[in-house]
Amino acid sequence: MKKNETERTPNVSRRSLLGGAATAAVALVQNALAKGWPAMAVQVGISQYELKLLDDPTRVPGLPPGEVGTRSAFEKLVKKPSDISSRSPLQDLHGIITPSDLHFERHHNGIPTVDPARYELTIHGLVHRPTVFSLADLKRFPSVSRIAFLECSGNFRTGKETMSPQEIAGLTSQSEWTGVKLSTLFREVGVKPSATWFLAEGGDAARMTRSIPVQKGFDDALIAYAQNGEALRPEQGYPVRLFLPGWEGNMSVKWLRRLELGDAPWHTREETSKYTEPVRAPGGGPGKIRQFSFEMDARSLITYPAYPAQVERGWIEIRGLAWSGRGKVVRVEVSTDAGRSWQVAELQQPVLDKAHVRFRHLWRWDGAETEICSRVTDETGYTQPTLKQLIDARGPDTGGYHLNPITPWVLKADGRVFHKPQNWR
Ligand SMILES: Nc1nc2c(c(=O)[nH]1)N[C@H]1C(S)=C(S)[C@@H](COP(=O)(O)O)O[C@H]1N2
Ligand SMILES: [Mo]
Repeated sequence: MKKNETERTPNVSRRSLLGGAATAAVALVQNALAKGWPAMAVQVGISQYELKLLDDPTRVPGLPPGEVGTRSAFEKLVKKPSDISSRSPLQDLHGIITPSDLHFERHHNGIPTVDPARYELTIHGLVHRPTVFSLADLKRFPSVSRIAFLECSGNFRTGKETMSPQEIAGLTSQSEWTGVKLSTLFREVGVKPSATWFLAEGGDAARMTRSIPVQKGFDDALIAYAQNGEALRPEQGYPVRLFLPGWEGNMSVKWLRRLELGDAPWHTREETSKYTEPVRAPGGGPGKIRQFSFEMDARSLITYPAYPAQVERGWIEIRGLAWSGRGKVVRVEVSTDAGRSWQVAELQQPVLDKAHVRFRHLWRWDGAETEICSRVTDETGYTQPTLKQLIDARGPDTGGYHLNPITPWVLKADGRVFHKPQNWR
């Protein structure tokens, strides 16, 4: 071997690669091949024939097991972060569970590092027994798991044709959340009958605080410490977050450190100047501000075919997600003629309460340009509106929160798919 080659790849020699004993070296080359670097193998003097052998996974031993699993190097899944948020790549995902490392993120002042050994949750105010719980204390209570979505109420963007599901609506994700029911803790501390609201406070630099009706705490609120079978990710609130199924993401306070029981809402920044929506007064006249709009309205979105996919004429399985913060999805309809006619799509089991549901609709595309879209109806009878219906109801200044419009895709004759920008401001 020439000297300069040894310098470039100090741990790999032609001999160790082809000798068969050096599994690690083989693994290295396999990895290199997976990443599309056959040049590296060539560098250490492997012939095209030998390279072909190494490229055949039935001719060389595979990689040994690792400490943790890895995603295939061929799968490029990214959340495309900005400074304040990152979005789930909905167009690349299957089924209903979002892989934890692809859960969307929204941080108002960064991700704090919280030491689980020093973690404390204080519950005080209108309670008989004010209590400080450690993480170990919380884990001693009966634990429950449920699959539910989490969606930011600011989850709608539009404006240009080249927008993917991720860019339009990637601020929603779904996990199996595990923790202790808040109702269990409420009974433990003895919430007084006079308590009607509680304040949840985060232990991050934003010190996020929200007022929440006590009733939600007794209904289905969860003090979550796990996500998809492991401890919460730091991005999702490690070690403990509040999780309010079906309600706007902002209220599911991460890095939760304090709950205070009271008899009125606190009117924090996050429920006055933010997370409120101007609405037009009925019959015109001066508008009002809608405050405490907790529930996420039912929504659906076709995730395939969608930008940037390109399809061929013939049979296409239209796929997407539908969900409602008010309960179960009962029906998803798909239109392949710009909303003139609608067909009922198939719902994939399980159809869970306040959860993303996958829908499918088999369709034969004749190759002519058209528009496809979906609309959902939930168990309260609510049907997903168009953006025009939303604006007509709320007025043009409705802001960016709680927008769940039907989202059409334009299918061009060449098979390319584009978002249909919905200009409304
Ligand atoms: N403490 C704290 N909790 C928080 C936030 C925050 O910045 N700090 N962001 C909120 C917002 S706006 C949303 S949409 C969700 C996002 O949760 P995720 O990052 O786990 O997806 O957390 C909420 N809880
Ligand atoms: Mo949010």
